[in-house]
Amino acid sequence: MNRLSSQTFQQLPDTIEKPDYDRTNITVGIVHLGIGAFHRAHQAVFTDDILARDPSWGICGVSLRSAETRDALGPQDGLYALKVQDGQGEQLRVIGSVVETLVAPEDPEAVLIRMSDPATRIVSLTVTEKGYCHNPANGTLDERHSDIIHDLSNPARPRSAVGFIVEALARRQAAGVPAFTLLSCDNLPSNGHVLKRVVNRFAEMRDPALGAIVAAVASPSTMIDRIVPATTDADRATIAKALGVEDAWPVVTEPFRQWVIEDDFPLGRPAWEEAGAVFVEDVSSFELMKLRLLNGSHSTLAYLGFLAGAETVAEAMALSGMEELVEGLMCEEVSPTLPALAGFDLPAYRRALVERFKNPALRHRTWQIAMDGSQKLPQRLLGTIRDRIAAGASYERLALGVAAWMRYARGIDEAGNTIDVRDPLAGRLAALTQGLDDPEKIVAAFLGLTEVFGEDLRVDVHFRAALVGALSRLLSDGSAVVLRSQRREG
Ligand code: CS2
Repeated sequence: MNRLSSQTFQQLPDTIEKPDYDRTNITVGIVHLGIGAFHRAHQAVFTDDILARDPSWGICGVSLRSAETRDALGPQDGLYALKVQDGQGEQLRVIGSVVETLVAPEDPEAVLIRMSDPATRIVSLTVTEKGYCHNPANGTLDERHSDIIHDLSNPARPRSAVGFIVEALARRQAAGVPAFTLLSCDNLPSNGHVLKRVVNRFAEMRDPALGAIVAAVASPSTMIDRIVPATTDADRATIAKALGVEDAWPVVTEPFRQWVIEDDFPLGRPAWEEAGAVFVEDVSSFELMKLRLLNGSHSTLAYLGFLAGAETVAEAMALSGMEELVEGLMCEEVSPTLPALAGFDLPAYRRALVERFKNPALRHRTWQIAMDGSQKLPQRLLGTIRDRIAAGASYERLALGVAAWMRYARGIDEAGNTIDVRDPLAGRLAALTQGLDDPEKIVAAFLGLTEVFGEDLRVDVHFRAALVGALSRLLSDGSAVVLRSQRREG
């Protein structure tokens, strides 16, 4: 079978949407760090929508770790298929906005040259929470992080996103090229501020004069939303069949997509609003809503669902008591902590989330969402718990989510099998609880992770008691039974 490429894509069936612009005219305006499935199903699609009107915003996608994406997309001239599906049907489209792919560990200089090019006006990121090398509890740079230590002594051959950004800004400054706009697209609260804080601190540590320059760089915050499971071999096979050519790296996603962005781009930006993005002055209320409702529910259902044997989110939602748990969590515990958003229909948003989680066409693995819990919990569940504590309100379901993470992160499932726990703190998580069976001791050991829980939650006796209660039930009865107890009477 032929491969998807500039040569073959024009012959694809008419039912498949294709780039409506001449790709040979597209030039790079955006360098994107972390070219994973999420970026290719979200920002790259919004960008694909506007390239016909403005060809100067092509994307150079950079992998900070593996060569997988470049190896797959290189022979395809950057083209890949996007499959959008839900219970009603599916649609295929070929995306052409990624016009170059680079692999940072292979050739960091090529990445720095591209980032320093005056034509590059935006550097965007989806490097996941851990890619910020920050302390998740307070968003400051983790100065003891091995990549940060490495990048401080090897500024011209960085490993971290932070190291690349600061070196590229230094080079632009030296060459009299104005700074690009930084655009974090990760699930962090005030992601633009977090990025700016870590980048500033790193620049200051390199050289105080550089710190002052970096302090002036624009870094708008964004709220990004689209559910994008990891692509499987089965996806590749069905997509190849529909395309009539092979695509080594397609992405599969849901119909829903949302992007809310603060409008602060000194060197200009694509007209993403023409593709449905919304530009606002302050994104924080949208971010809080999305992180606490969507991602908070996602993590909770992923840990409980995984422990109860559900492989996917849709399967987890079908467990007896899960829908009640998610609805109760969102309506009773999370929503009262959210600022009012004028004209926004919160109940409709919550209902839509439940339907999105139930999307039967997506195989979104609970294990995928369970990853990196130590980096995700602070903004997904712990901030909400803090607000509930301050308001003197209950937070039972939120505590159940945190306890389920602890149960999961111990690394042994309910049948006694080892769980492949992926987390930057995985080694410590396992060591902390090794040989412990007593819920009180397990909770105390986890709460000692102040970079996750902060000092305030570590010493909160009610919080501790809520966790011990929930973890005891999970350990003695199992997740399925605990979930069933969430069912409404009558
Ligand atoms: C998920 C998110 O993997 C996860 O932790 O909660 O990736 C989620 O699917 C997206 O934020 C949806 O916008």
